[in-house]
Amino acid sequence: MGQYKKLSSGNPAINTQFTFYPKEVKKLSYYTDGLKQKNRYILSECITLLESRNVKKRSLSDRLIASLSENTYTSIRLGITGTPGVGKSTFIESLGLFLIEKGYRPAILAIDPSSHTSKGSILGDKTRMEKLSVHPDAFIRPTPSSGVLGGIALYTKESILLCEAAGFDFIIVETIGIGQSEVEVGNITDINLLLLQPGAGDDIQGIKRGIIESADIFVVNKADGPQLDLANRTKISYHNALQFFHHPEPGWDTPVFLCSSLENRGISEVFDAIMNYIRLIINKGSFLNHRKMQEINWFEKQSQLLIQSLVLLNPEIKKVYLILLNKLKEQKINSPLALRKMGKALSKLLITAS
Ligand SMILES: Nc1nc2c(ncn2[C@@H]2O[C@H](COP(=O)(O)OP(=O)(O)OP(=O)(O)O)[C@@H](O)[C@H]2O)c(=O)[nH]1
Ligand SMILES: [Mg+2]
Repeated sequence: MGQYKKLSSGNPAINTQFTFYPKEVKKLSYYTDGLKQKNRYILSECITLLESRNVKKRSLSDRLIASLSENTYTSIRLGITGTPGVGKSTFIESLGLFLIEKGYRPAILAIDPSSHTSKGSILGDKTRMEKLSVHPDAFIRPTPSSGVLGGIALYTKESILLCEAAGFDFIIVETIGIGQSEVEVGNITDINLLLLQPGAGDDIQGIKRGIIESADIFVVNKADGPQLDLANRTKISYHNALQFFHHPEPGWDTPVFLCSSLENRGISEVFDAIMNYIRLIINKGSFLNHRKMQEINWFEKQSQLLIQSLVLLNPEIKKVYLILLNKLKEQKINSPLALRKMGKALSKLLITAS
């Protein structure tokens, strides 16, 4: 690191190793060395590189991804979901600081489908995660949500790998809901936690099966002040609803906790539950199996998206597709016939290409 000039010190929010480099100078080794040295700023640059559409940078990011070693399985990947405003970022601030005390290096990837249109929530996150965002052992980054093929899911998966390469061992993925992105966040994490608002669900009838199945741990946040009683009742409702549900992992009874992220209460119980779950799945062998299946599922889904997008880039195919779509709108054709015509056009393209 001797080559980087130290510009200033004292303020942890300032990159003391920042040196201006003309765009073309950076080589693959700049990024790979930075990751090895656990440099958070270079990690951030690596994630920015993923977004680039510049041909040279795309090729550099391909080489960067290729340089990452095989999965080391030394990290924990935790998904945190919940409706907007339930307190996800505030909860992550408390949990993140707790993790650091335990010796972990947490990386937070906040998926915000709206972040490419409004930068507001990113700013919000910095204030909600005030201490964590300047802590040298933490890394916080909104996941890019626009750009090349694959979108959010593609970037998140690649960003997780980059964070792990930079020595972050507790990856937290914050998202406002399951099923928001092309590939559900549940498919890229080892364990998922759903934050609930006091009063959410109200009674057992109001609690949908989809919600129950979406998480391994439930946490009723904002259990403080005047909302404490309501939070307690919500906890009981969820606890009761969960009695009728068998978690897919044998031996795991999905717990419900109360917590106040703002007052920093209930965090250690949630941490213990996370670790109990991870231990359980490691001991049963399902941790590795789960990740293996995720790799396969992810590749399959992303490949389909990739094929779909690339095929539609072909002007002939796009033309046929749009003509058929129009005919359908004007009710001049039925959908099975349209599909057969599409199939013919595609076969023609693929046969000509081979
Ligand atoms: N009383 C109370 N308020 C809380 C608690 N946790 C968060 N809040 C408040 O709830 C509001 C939303 O908090 P955030 O952490 O931004 O919620 P979020 O789920 O990340 O929101 P989005 O990222 O916009 O989806 C803020 O005003 C917080 O101060 C808590 O434990 N108790
Ligand atoms: Mg947030």
